[in-house]
Amino acid sequence: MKKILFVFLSFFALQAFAEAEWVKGEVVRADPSRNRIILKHEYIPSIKMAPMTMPFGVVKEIPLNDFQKGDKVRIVIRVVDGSIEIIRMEKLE
Ligand SMILES: [Cu+2]
Repeated sequence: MKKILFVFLSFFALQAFAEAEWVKGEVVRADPSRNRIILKHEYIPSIKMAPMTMPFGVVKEIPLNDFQKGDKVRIVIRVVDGSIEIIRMEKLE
């Protein structure tokens, strides 16, 4: 039992330290007051999502006022209870 628990915990530790999956996109509209942004994103391998334009929730630590329509960005997402949320976002030059 202890061994099974160890393997289980190791798996999650590896997940936590795995390199973040960055996905490129372009800002269509930022909505700072609602912590939401509409992005045109490229293919997202981890969730097998085709390229599309869609809204995302954004963690409040990301200053959405810094992002404008047309900005090229890269994002890291996480999936919580089936909804996708941006946890990191950086502008690309
Ligand atoms: Cu999408």
